[in-house]
Amino acid sequence: MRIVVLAGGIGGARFLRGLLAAAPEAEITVVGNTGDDIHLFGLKVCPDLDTVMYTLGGGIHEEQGWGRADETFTVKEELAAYGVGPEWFGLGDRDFATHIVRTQMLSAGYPLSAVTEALCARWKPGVRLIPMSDDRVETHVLVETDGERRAVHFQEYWVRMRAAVPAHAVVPVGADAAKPAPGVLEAIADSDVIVFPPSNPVVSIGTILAVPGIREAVAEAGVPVVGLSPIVGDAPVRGMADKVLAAVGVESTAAAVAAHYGSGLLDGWLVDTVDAGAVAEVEAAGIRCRAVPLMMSSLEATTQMAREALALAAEVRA
Ligand code: FO1
Repeated sequence: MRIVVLAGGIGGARFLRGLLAAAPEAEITVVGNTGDDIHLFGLKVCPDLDTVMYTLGGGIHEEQGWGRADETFTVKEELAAYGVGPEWFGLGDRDFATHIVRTQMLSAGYPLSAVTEALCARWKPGVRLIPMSDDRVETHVLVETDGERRAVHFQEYWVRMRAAVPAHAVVPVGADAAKPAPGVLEAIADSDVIVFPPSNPVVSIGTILAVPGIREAVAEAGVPVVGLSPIVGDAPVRGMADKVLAAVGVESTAAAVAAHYGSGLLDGWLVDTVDAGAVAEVEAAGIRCRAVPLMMSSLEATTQMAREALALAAEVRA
């Protein structure tokens, strides 16, 4: 079975662990969000690609969900001693090595997809990880501070501002001119099932779908497309997805996120058992819906979620 997963950072990466356990024989291609990417200290940082790579490769800081385990921050401290920031973004020493290798390869002319493949040769994530695009796409958020509106980089909104200021729009700058990375459209067209993990529907999966050609390829693949709600009991399982959903005018409910993707894209949708009351509404919108436990509290629980997603895919295919 060939499975394509459109993934953001922590939620996508943790779900993928369960999917690998649920379908050990499957060929899994992960199309990773690069809208969160940021250039710092002359280096290109790809948080979502790295989170997937480190999580599946055994190098992730488990509790935090991003960055490396056993991390130290000497370089960051030394930069701060020179007055060089930003101090609000926590790049650790081990993580720095990844960004140095990536930037060096990009400077030598390799596209991000080739660089990602090279980095994965070390981490062996057990999936094929492809960035959504080799072209630069950067998500910016239109925020309001002191009565004034300005656009800031997604990481500044997310990490420095903790998404605590009003957001009026989310713009994947560069997406309209970006091309899908080599292999993305082919993987989608050759897949047997496409999965939207419980990643952020706006700044993760929404950004991937904003790259011209990807949304169309998913819609036209002719295979089941199933998703898992990142919203449980009207709140995000983790992160601040509710803030960016509000910015694009979508309510923070499992049913509203399904409707946001729409029946033109989604065939099946899993909601948590606490949201069982939403099943009828989602089905009325033309999307097959089941209520199952959706808390990724252990590998076993996550594996069961992945099994449920594949079972729902089989059900909509039949
Ligand atoms: N998240 C934070 O909340 N604070 C940080 O300082 C931070 C640093 C960081 C460095 C590398 C990396 O790969 C991820 C990092 N993240 C950090 C996570 C990241 O900001 C977001 O959670 C994702 O971009 C959203 O998917």
